[in-house]
Amino acid sequence: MKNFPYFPSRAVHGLDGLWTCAFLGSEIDPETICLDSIAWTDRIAMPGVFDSCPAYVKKRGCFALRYDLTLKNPAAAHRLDFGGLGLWARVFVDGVDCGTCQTPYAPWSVEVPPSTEARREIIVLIDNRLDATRVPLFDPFFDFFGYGGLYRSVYWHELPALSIRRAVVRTLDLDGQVEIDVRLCSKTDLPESVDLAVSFDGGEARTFAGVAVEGGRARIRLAVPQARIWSPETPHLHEVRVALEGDAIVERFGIRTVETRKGQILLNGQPVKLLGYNRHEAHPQFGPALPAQQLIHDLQLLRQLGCNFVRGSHYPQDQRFLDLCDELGFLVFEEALGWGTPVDHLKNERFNDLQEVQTRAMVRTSINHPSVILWGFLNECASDQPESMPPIRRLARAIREEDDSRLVTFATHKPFGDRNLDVVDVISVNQYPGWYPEDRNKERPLNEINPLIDRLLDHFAKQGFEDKPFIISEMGAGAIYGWRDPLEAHWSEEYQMAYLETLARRVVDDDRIAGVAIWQFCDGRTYASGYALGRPRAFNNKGTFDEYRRPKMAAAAVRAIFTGQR
Ligand code: ADA
Repeated sequence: MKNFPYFPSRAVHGLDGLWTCAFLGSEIDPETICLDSIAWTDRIAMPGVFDSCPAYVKKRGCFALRYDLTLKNPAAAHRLDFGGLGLWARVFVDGVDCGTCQTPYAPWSVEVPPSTEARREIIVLIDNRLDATRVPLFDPFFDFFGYGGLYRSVYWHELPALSIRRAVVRTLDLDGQVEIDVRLCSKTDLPESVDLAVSFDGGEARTFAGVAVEGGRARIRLAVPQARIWSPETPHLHEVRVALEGDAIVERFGIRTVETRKGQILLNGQPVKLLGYNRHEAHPQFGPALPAQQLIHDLQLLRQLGCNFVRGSHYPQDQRFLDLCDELGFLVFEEALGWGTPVDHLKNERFNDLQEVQTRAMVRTSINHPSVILWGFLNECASDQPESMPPIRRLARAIREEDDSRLVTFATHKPFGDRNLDVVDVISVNQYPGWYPEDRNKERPLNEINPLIDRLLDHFAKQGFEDKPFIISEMGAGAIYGWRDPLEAHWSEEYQMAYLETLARRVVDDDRIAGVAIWQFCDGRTYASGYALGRPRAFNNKGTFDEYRRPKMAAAAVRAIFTGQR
């Protein structure tokens, strides 16, 4: 699988494979570890998570990883790019501390100190303890398991003196006019201007001499030859190669626009209804470090169900997954890590600073994926409280500064008292009528679903928000795979099927609803603590598929409605 962007003229070392490792224990303080004292006893596959490996299952503590690398050009500047890791990490190269990561799942990079040696030793200390100081962004009450490891690939870049970080492509119109924003890095001062050679889809290069560099960016506008529009039905992609002296980048992008009008989401000027699921990056054996086959398999299952939409709950996504969404024509709601954030966190400046860091990193990294149409953050925070207003406004502002070409939202579970709906482009609501029922005395309270949706629509209209598209970002019911029940009660496949039928029918039939992300695509491991009392098997069982992607009865029902057979 080819991943984007790639850098055809520089040495980039992918560090996937076997790493040397050692579990350092649950009591140890990762701040004071003496690297020389580590007894390297084992080997482990990375990307991966140690706590789903037979030898380290159940362990919470500090885990050391080592990789020895031989460079082509030791004198160059170097950078390590981590696609996403958890829950906390500190990186050393040749014993020198290069940085600490406190933003689980988010893309993260460190500069590597220079050396004349070709052989370099990378040590990563990973900690998966749910420690509020070390890992402020991941709380023990999160309804998904907090694994320890390198969730995604790591790349070592040997950088030329002047290097290209990204070439961000922005659609200016659907005839194929684009802006290319070339983001530059240099160890020394950046030049005032650069000469660029730009070619599309392997075609001839056009040169742009003396392009001004302002704030580290060189921008040009031009037309893509034989431009073809990206959409879920026709996911045409283009590649652009941007070169300057000593470096080149190949980015992939799609020509498409996204905007809102009168309560609808418009893709390329046409209304689109989002039909899809929330999806965790989760598997019993691999945790969040999924092999490419699984990513493809998941999207094929979603496609079979007639979906065009995925909410990447609840963290920045694997870039390979977004590449696949681009190729297969899925629309994506990507969000920064957050879950049920209480007021005390929202008042905490360190928490808010890290939120902004990870949100900006997400946007910068995913910015060229045409599949991503919605940016989100802070899933289900205390958004009905006044303390939520500054952080929510801060994150929305940060996103729009990074990218004003997409829609901003956050999933609220306080829709009737939310103080922040003025900020968003799309109102996203998480509610579970008929699952966590209003009336516990009622058997099979499926008749709570439609009245709640009516109330929501009515409420937003009264608030003056009827022009903002409304999506159901979560709704769903649990079912234990294989649990068939003549009473069709909670946890039975029958109840879940009836629930999702009611929901899917309503969304498809009601033009005022711009979309749905059903909770959730597949079952996933959650709490290993007392919080699991409402989670049989210590899994969140609201998957339409179980954790091995075996379909429950609801799959056929959703498929029939989403594909228009019923
Ligand atoms: C919330 C949350 C999900 C999941 C869901 C549930 O809405 O955003 O991650 O925990 O509830 O299953 O109850």
